[in-house]
Amino acid sequence: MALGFDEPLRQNAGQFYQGERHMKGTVHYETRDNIALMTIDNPPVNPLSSGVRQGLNDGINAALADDSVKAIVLTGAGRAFIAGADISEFGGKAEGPSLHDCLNTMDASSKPIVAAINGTAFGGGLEVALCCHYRVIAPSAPVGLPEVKLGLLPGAGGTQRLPRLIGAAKALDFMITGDPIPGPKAKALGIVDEVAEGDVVDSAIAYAQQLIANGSPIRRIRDEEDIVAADRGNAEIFDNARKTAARKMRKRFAPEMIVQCVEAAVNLGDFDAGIKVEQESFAKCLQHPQRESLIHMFFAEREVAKIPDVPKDTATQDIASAAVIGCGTMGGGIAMCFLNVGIPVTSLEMNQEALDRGIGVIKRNYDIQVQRGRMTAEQVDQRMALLTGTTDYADLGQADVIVEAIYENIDVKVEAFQKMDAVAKPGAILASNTSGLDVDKMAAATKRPESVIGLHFFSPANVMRLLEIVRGADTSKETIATSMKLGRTLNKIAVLSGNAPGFIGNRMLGGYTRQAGEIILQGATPYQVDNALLQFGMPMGPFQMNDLVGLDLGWRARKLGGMKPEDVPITARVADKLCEMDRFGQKTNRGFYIYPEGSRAGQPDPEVVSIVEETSAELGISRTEIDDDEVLKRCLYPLINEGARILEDGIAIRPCDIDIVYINGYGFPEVTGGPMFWADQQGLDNILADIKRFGEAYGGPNWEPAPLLERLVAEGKTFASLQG
Ligand code: 3H9
Repeated sequence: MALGFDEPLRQNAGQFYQGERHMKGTVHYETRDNIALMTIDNPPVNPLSSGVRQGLNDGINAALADDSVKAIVLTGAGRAFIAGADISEFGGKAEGPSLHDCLNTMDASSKPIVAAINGTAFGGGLEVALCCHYRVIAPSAPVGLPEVKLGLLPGAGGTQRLPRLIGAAKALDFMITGDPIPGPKAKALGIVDEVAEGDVVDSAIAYAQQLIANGSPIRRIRDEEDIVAADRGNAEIFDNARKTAARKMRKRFAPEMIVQCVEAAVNLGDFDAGIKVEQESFAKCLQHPQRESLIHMFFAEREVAKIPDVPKDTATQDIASAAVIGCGTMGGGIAMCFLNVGIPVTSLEMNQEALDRGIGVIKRNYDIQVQRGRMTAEQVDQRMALLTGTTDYADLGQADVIVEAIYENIDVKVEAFQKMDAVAKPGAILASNTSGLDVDKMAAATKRPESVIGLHFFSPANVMRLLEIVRGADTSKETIATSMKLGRTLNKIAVLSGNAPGFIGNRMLGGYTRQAGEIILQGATPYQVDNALLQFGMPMGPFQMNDLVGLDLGWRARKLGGMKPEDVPITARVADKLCEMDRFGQKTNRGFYIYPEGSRAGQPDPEVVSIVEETSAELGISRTEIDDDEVLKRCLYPLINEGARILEDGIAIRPCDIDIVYINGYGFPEVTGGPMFWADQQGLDNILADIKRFGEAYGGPNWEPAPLLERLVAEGKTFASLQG
């Protein structure tokens, strides 16, 4: 029964302010018998924007002022309870009451407040629920404190309330990983009081009625000291948390801040003193550059799904079955991507032996998952049952999508497309996993270029999150929309690229590896270069990467192509010499590094340094000391310069698309926000000046400034300005 309060409060809380003061979001208010029901409404996921905060304050005060109201139930409209603070407000001036004002109002309420957690309760959303006196949850609703993923900590009392509820160790684990848990697990942990059996709002109202009937006391978590008192003096809890942070959140600023806040919760024995520590630490995180970068990544991940000329409502096809041509490392990994989400796959190889080998590797990969406790044997059986092997193209005819993952040679690929075209059913998507070849040439080999697209998975395909989707000149909007959707189904982050050599990622990589090769000839060691990039946050340096991929690949290709030694690029000379000594990298336990038997941790080798020095001498290059700052700039600035050209050529839609590619496909550190975002932070003018300086000193194609970079600098603009 509405009390007639719905409208006035809506005006007060949301619509009125939206008009007058540009506040965002609303809280609906109604009464059902003696219960005030407040429903947060800020589509699509109910973040705590200004209008929501205002509505929360006003609603609670209205309920307190109404003698007929005995308890309050708080829920969310739509699919979320509350997705957390409105992260688009960070870094700007927020209107309306602060979240802390709201929480203080709720905490002080003399009438019990019950959270009816209908859907996602993340970050500030869970913190609001923790400020309620009781919590009822829908079984499907996830709860989490994912602030750490945005470079933040739970700054609305979460670091102080959660340890008081579930103990410091579990609270720390929950906040340092930031991973959500489902409703029933939240109940098992003690975060919520009840899992609703039917409608969550009805259950919460019934719960509230029971509280009233029993005269139950208001339970304020802030007043509960027993659990944190029991943790006091147990230093191991915090040592373990720091170890987890170092392992899972390398180079992140926020985890240590979280640990310190929980230490305060445990050791200070005073809630308000703990809140003060939390607020100071939250402010430090808010000001830290990592926060800005990680929030950029959050929005960028959502932005890349938007393709200006492919509207959201473009029709898509159902992908209920797939075929993969080639069952080697890439093909097998791609098949696993489909199997992992329950899509049946037909795998094609040239002969039975290769097919058996490929399928054997897939099975072994799954068995390793079982050994590591990540899958059950039954799940492996289910996935393997979805896999069919064949050596006959005719067996691919019923697949909704066929992905070729064969040798990276355009003639071989064109032939595969002719065969795919001959057998595929009408409307099937024909995709290439090429990492840089011309998709239009493959499309031209078919009678259906509108159905041809590039689906560039990254190795290992079943692990890496990036999927570069390459549109050809004739690829239809429906094929693009279906492929983008397929990316989401496969739990990948899909980025659309234009069709040009190397697409986005590999085109940019050229300059990075070339510079690394040049720098070692001019004075640095491979170990110095790798170390500088590791310090920057890359998971491995370029020479470690070469060892992992195998130095012999390029060497063999050059030999097979009949390249004369004097024509070998100077940056490949050292690697080729190592190959002549059977040092192919990790696979032979020797490459740029020496790998003790069974270890992937390489050790520097003085012999390699001698080979590098000898090569410099042969080439007449005099060696001088190159500092780490120059190493970094020379490796990273070519990425940015080429990124600018890629934007100018329209190969990437937006700078943030490049950031997503580099972070998810090439290990660029997430805390930088990606190469283009990082470039803005460094100052494009500084980067341009260095590019010109390196051009004068060293010459070469990497140091010709991209016209877009020059224009942005001349206009005093950033890459971000291109996104509007
Ligand atoms: C925090 O709470 C700090 C506090 O501790 C302390 C404060 C003092 N704000 O992801 P989707 C937008 S920090 C603003 O596609 P889904 C999103 O950009 C916060 N906007 O949907 C997108 O916009 P668009 C802690 C937000 O169903 C649209 O909503 N909370 C927010 O796949 C739909 O999003 C988090 O870190 C937000 N908080 O997933 C949770 N959240 O349509 C962050 C979403 O224009 N959010 N938007 O592209 C999520 O994890 C997911 O969005 C969620 C929904 C799981 C909620």
